Amino acid sequence: MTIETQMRSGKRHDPAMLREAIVRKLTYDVGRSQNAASDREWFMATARAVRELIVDRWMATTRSAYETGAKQVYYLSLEFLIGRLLRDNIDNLGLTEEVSDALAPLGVTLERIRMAEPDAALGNGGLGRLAACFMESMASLGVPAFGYGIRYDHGLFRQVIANGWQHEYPEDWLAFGNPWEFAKPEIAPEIGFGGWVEGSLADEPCVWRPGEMVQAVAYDTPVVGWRGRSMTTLRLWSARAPDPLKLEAFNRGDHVGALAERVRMEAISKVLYPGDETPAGQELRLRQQYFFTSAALQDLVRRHLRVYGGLGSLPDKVAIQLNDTHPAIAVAELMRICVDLHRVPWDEAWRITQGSIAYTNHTLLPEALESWPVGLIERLLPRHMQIIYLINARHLQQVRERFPGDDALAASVSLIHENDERRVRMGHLAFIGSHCVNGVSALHTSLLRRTVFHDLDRVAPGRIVGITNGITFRRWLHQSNRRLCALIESAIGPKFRDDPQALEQLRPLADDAAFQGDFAQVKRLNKQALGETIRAELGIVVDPAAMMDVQIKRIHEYKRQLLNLLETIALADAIRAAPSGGWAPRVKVFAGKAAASYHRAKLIIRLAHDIGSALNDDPALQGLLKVVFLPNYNVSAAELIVPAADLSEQISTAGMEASGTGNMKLALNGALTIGTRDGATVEIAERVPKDTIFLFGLTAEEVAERKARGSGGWPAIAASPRLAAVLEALERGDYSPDDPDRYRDLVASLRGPDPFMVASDFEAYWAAQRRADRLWRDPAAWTRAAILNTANMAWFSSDRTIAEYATKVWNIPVPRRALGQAAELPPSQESQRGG
Ligand code: 26W
Repeated sequence: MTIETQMRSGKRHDPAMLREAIVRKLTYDVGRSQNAASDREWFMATARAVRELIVDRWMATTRSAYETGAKQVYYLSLEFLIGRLLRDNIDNLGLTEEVSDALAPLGVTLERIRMAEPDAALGNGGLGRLAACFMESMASLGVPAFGYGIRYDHGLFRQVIANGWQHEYPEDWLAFGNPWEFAKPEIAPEIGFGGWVEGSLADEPCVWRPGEMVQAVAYDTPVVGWRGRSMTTLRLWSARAPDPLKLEAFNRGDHVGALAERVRMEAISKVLYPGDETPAGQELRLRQQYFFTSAALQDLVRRHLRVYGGLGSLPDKVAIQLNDTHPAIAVAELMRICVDLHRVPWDEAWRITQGSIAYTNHTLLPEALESWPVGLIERLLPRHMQIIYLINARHLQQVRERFPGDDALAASVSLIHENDERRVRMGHLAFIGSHCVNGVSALHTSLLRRTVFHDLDRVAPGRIVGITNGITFRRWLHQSNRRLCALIESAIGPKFRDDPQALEQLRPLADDAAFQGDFAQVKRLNKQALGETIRAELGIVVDPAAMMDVQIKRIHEYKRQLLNLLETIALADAIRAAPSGGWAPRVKVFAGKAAASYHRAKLIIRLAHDIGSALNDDPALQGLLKVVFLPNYNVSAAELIVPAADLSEQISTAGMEASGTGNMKLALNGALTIGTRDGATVEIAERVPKDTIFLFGLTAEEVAERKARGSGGWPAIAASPRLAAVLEALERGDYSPDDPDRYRDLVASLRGPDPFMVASDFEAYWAAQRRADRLWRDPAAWTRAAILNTANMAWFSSDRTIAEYATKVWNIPVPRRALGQAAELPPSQESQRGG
């Protein structure tokens, strides 16, 4: 029996066979002998052996989608924040024990080689990680899907802290090769840029003669679903110059010139833009967007035509989901493909485009709403600019017919923002070109309707729907918190691994003293593990009995790490003043990256370090307060921190965090939330008992009112001696003796406009923290609350989210497994369930 047939039969593998496969890979693929191999080389060999076990099933699921005529989902995203894949893949294949056993006699441990895998950090934060969770959930549910993105040579920068300041270093995840991917050099659609258009300006077919052509080369990574039943494909495109050497120029002696063009073309897939919530505003970014969007659409159209012969059936067989506006140019590109390349009449092309495309919005922040100068699009994508004008003309004509005389409405829903510099609003383009637009939490969706898309919602009522984000429990519970899963399984059996709803059976156990003890012990061990990393990386010793109070996410003013830091100073002051004041011993853990050009965010990182230096050695605070900043936050760091957290900081200014997904990961792992009524935290609060979450602060409506009134931060500061003292200390330079002015401007902005309501929310936050202290002093009550958080998070599984996309947006049958009816079926029946 081969290892593949053994796997299909569902029987336990023979570790000897697996071992042989790994050693074979080590010898013949990696070119290493056993006694000389490094952890990384063992990782490569193991990954290659595991990949071999994936291929048959991967091809079978892809094939079965064609055979059954199932609708295909295409998820277009400029970011996929995947992290490591070894544990994900072997766990979903059910091979973890087998791989461990196979490696053991070789003197190799799974844990060690697991750490040798670099994180695939092809994303900035929440949006990219969501895309990765979705790929895994679609695989698990048997939704036939492709993810399309860019295979960046360099992912998100590596963060190094020197003297408290963030420095960015290039990340190099491909340095030693990527054992999971399959290069497909034959799949290399050509992407044009620049040039001119031949033909009339009307909605007739035109010929675009691009000035330059770049090839997009496909690299495929299989994404393994839970229990290995089905898989999806992540197809990432890499840019290649069609004539890499420009041999003629080279032979003429222009060696540098001949290579320059190649360098410029291949720059497209060189590096991920590290901007988070701030538009990069660079030509290269638009090139990236068009590059991968065009490659994706050409690829899916080719595939569709091969099977169905014509484009008229595209909306029935294909769902194209735009992850934010980054691929919004897809609207114009699909129109171009239909009208220019396949001679589809304009109106029919529009039906096809709108029927196939849907768009997810991930942010309300005005500075993050993309728009591109008309001149730039005209130069880079002349035909697309014409098409956008044509779409806009028809769109505005309809608006004027339905709302005669309402010029303000027409101006506000126009695809073109008419100002000193005319710009194309990519959100509007995505909205108009989609049959469905969704927000990512209930609050975010209602704010979308009320604010950025208010007028478009009038023009196209019903198009906006809400689908609250989710997380894959396989990665964020099963793999990252094995101890907790073992405990849960011993208490309620293994069903929760297939059906997260089963976690609700933990509810009665929340009051069970024995279970509480076990739950607390799991948390303590997880905290010890985190504590070891903190000690190894920072030389700071933390007490595993202290409350792990964590805020882990991109550093941004609206996420308000500053609020947390100000409270930290106030807490230190209060502890010194009243050492036996009933304080909960705390370790405040911060982790996150600041955009390289975001000075205020970098200053906040510096402040966290300044506070740590001032407090961590203070004898008055020993055993009560520590502040740590863990550098280079990424998916793997999250997998270590999340299971160890007691308190989850979700304290964004209400109305500004579209959803958040870290909030879900932390609550699922038994952390209690201290948070504002923002994003999906609102929905977490709806699902856990009131006394197990610490809500505080202004609501989104109150924030809007205050902003309108414009009173700024000073009244709140005047009313809070505690806060006033903190701000004065910062202004005096107490926390920056080497540069007393360092925080002057920062404090001035709190006294002044305070756009993020840090001062206004301070006292409410302080009070919520003291409520947390009180609960902490009753360990049984705290653990009960933690258990009830875990027990009530099932709804936040990304399987539920995907099931909602399936019904509300994609019009595909709800995969049965999403409904928690996952029954083990033999593989033969499985593959017929394609979707
Ligand atoms: C143009 C530059 C740029 C880059 C990224 C603008 C905006 C973004 C994103 C929208 C940032 C992002 O990651 N948004 C997050 O998406 C998550 C998944 O839906 C949500 O959970 C977060 O609340 C949201 O901030």
